[in-house]
Amino acid sequence: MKRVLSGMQPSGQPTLGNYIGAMKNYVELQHTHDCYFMVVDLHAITVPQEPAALKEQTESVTALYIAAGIDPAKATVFLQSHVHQHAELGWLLTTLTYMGELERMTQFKDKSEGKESVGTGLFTYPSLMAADILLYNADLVPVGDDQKQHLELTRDLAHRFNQRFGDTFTIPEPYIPKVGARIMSLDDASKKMSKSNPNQGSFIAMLDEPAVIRKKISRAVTDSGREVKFDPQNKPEVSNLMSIYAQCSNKSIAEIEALYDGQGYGPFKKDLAEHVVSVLEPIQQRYKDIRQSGELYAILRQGAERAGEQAEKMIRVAREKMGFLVL
Ligand code: AQP
Repeated sequence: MKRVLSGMQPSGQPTLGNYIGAMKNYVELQHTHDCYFMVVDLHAITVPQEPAALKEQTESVTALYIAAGIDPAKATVFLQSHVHQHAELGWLLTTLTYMGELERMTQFKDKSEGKESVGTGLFTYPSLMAADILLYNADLVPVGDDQKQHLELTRDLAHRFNQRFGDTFTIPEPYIPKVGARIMSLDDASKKMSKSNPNQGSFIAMLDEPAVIRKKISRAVTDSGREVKFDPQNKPEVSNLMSIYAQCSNKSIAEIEALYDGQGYGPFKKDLAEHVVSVLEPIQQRYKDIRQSGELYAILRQGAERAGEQAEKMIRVAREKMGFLVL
């Protein structure tokens, strides 16, 4: 069975973009693959996090994994910081990563833009992400389009390590959904929808109340025309909303175009909101049950144990190959 690994940062409330681009695929993959799904809390602190908020968000993302349909009996669900080998392999791989490679990362450029001081963690984070993946010899990494560049670096680092120290790591492949790989902001279709965007109206949080979802979609920016047509070049806003529609309704883009032919944006947006609500409402109900049940910590303990065993095997091999004394 091929192994899958992926993670989500507890850097805010997960959005519909995180759901469509990542979580939804996790749920499908767990039936056919050996899956490891982390909450990458060590990544979240590459930008400042308030401790109480970090704790709440970490619990929230974990509960959303389960609420979205990840079964902890099938997939290993754990926190990155609970498996200390991530930080160790992260350091080993940082020593193999070139400055130029990190300087080219568009996410670093975006997140550091205009900031007076930028933590080095934000810069070296792709090496830690490589460690997360290589530690489990993952074959496939389900990611949104935005993470493609980081995965390319992971592959380069695996090659580099294998060449220098002998065959050790599996070279992972990205698993990118064809539609919905990049859900854009509701207020600006040139930016991806992000959970850390300070403008609440730019994203739909997975935990937004139905009334909030309806309001945000009705206010989503569209062009001044009225044609519901998929044309990302000339109509990026409407095309983004159509991608969301397709993902939440299981209708094809062609079917959506036909359905709203000549009707304008009003009816389209109204129906879109109902499709989004129908996807998120059951998840929200399960989320409440899980948070109340108190089962989260037991799930994470079991996950850390399973992941830790695997991680320890790999880190021992990596240490030995690099010439560290192994007792
Ligand atoms: N807008 C998006 N469309 C499709 N997929 C997306 N992902 C994120 N945003 C979109 C995918 O969600 C997974 C988890 O992402 P992450 O939490 O590790 O970090 P991120 O990619 O930086 O996501 P955010 O929401 O934009 O977080 P912040 O605001 O903290 O940077 C990944 O697989 C990602 O591709």
